[in-house]
Amino acid sequence: MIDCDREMPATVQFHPAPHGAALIDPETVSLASACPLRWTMEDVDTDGDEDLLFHFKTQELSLDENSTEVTLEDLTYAGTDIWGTDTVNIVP
Ligand SMILES: [Ca+2]
Repeated sequence: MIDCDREMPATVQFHPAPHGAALIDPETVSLASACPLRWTMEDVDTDGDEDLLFHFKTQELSLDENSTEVTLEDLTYAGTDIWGTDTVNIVP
């Protein structure tokens, strides 16, 4: 069961340049159909490149105990669709 009172962080990282997290329009981001509660630009993995770190309310994610993948979708400021999928492990 997903803990509905928790927040789930998700980081957007782009390697290599010229694509960078700064090109992403944070207002267009969704993860498993949920909009982020807030976001910050920070170097999450300390590689010298700024990353976008989003926080989502787990209650709003379209995930259940059988979910194995999650997709993050967004647009760049230029209007280009970008998405990425990663595996998830739902722990009861
Ligand atoms: Ca980084």
